[in-house]
Order: sequence, then structure tokens, then C-alpha cells
Amino acid sequence: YIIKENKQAYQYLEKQLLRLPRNEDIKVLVVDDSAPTRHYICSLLTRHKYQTLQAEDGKEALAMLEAAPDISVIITDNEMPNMNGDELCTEIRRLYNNDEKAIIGISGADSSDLSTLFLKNGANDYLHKPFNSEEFYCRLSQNVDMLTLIATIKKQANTDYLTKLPNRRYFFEEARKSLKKIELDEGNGALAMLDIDHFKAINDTYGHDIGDEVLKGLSICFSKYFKKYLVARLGGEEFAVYFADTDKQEALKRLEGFRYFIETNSQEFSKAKIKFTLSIGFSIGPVYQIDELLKQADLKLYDAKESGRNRVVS
Ligand code: GH3
Ligand code: MG
Ligand code: MG
Ligand code: MG
Ligand code: MG
Repeated sequence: YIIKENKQAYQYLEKQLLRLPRNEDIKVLVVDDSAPTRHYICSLLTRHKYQTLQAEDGKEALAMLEAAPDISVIITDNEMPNMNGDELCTEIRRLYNNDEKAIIGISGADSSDLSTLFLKNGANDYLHKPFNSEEFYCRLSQNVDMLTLIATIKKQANTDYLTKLPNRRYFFEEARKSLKKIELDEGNGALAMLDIDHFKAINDTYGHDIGDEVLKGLSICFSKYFKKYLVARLGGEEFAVYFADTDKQEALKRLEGFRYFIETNSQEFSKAKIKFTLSIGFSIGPVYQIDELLKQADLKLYDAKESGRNRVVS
């Protein structure tokens, strides 16, 4: 039963990583003081199934961007009351990177400097009104493709290829940020390192592919069990959980629970019904350097191995 459920969960994770967004998933904000122009642009967008939002000036546009952080493209007119399109670009770029939002400037004014002004202030592209709808779609989809490509690369850079868990890089970055926050409140960050016992013997006995299957099965259960927490595959058969400002007994109870779950259910992770166990080392602050916390957890893990494996040592 666990094998079947894990297989489905794993396939889902794999798909998520490769998934290309459809136009239905893309939110485009159209900013123009002329209602007919807004409606025309929105009708072009809707025809290709993009989601649309409208704002009649820069101020309203900024409020909408704050309220809907998943808006990824902004199409803006230049001449508008209070704030012009190029000023809106500057403001958007002060708040959002160009790897998360694309801006396309639009204007009917007969000034050849306008495209330069837009681009200099952070727009990615420019369209002169009246424009051909083919050109509109081409420029829009090229910008969307670029954002998608960046998001995919970012996701892959943070994900472990085999298990689809967050990787070491992501884990360290996020834990470091969290520890910085916790330090201000004099809280306690905690970290556990988990290592499969005698994993080499599994590889030697059943082969590397079955070893991989065990790692994948364990990873799915691990991320489900510690859903509320930051988890990662650090490398090989080593995993980690980071607890932001937790109670020591609470964290140890969860870890002991997981250790026991693996001891009693690990045979369900592979077709070969392999039983295995985990050794776990735990460390808790007040330490605000992730490397130091990891070093202490690693020493405890070593103690767990030395004292007979299949246990949590704190
Ligand atoms: P201990 O109880 O002391 O931890 O013993 P162990 O055998 O688990 O530890 P050891 O460090 O000696 O061996 C870890 C093994 O993990 C060796 C390596 O081949 C295997 N391994 C590392 N990464 C992978 C992987 O991605 N897939 C597979 N199948 N094996 C891996
Ligand atoms: Mg205008
Ligand atoms: Mg091991
Ligand atoms: Mg070892
Ligand atoms: Mg190891």
C-alpha cells in the first residue's frame, strides 16, 4: 500500500518539476487610464486564455501587485494621471526583480524616445499603438517563456534530482535566514541529521537501483511526516530536518516517532521488502550559525552510530 501511494506521490513531484504553465495560470495586469484601451487589450488576452486584471493608474496598479503577488506580467500605458508608465516601471523594479515580473510598455505617443525611456526604467519590452495583434502575442509569450525558464531553473537548483526533496543548498539558505530571525528574538533553532543504517549493505546485496528505490520511498514519507518543517536530502543516505523555534521535547518526540515508523514500516518502501533503520543526531540552540548546529548534530549522529544505531541521540 505504501509503495503504491509513494509511487503516485513521486510521479506527482516529478511532474510538478517539469510542468509548463498554461496561459490559464498566467496573471496579466493591464494598466491604462483609457477604459476602451484596457478592454481591448484584455479581450486580446482573454482570447488566448490569460487571466486579466485591470488598473486605471499607477497607484492602483501597485496596490493590485501587493494584493496579488502571483501577477507575472504588467502591460502599461505611458501617459496616465499622477504617475506615468515609466515612473510605474521604476517603482515596480524597486519592489520586484525582473526574474519574477515582466513589464511591457505601450504607448500611442509619437515619440521615438519612449521605448528607450521604458526600457531604461526596467520594462522588458515595448509596443507602439496601434499594434498588430500577432506582434502583441509574440512579445507577450516570449516574456512569459523567459519567466517560466527562470522559475524552472530556480526550482531545479533547489531540488535534489533523485528524491525531489529540497537539496542541501536550499536547506542551508532557508535555515540561515530563519536563524537570523530567531536570533533577534533569542529563540532556539534545532536541527536533526538522519542517516540510514548500513545502507551500503543494501546496495551491495540488492543493487544500486533498489538502493535508489529505498531512498525515494523514505523521502516521500519523510517529507510527509515533517510537513510543517524544512527538510532536505543533504547527500547520499543523509537527510536533515530544521525546526524553527521549537520546543526540544516536541522535536524529539517527532523524531522518535519517525524513527519508530521507519523501523516498523521500512519494508513497505521497496518491492524487495527491505527492512532498514535510521540513526538520528539532534542539536538545539542557542546557536545561530547553521554550520555549527549541523556540526553538533553530526557529532550526536556519530554517537548514535557508535552506541548501536537505530536511535535518536540529543
Ligand atoms: P552506517 O550505518 O555507518 O551509516 O553505514 P552505511 O553503510 O549506511 O554508511 P556508508 O557511509 O559506509 O555508506 C553509504 C552508502 O550510500 C555508500 C554509497 O554507495 C551509498 N549511496 C550514496 N548515495 C547513493 C545514491 O544516490 N543511491 C544509492 N543507491 N546509494 C547511494
Ligand atoms: Mg493614457
Ligand atoms: Mg548510513
Ligand atoms: Mg558510515
Ligand atoms: Mg552516511
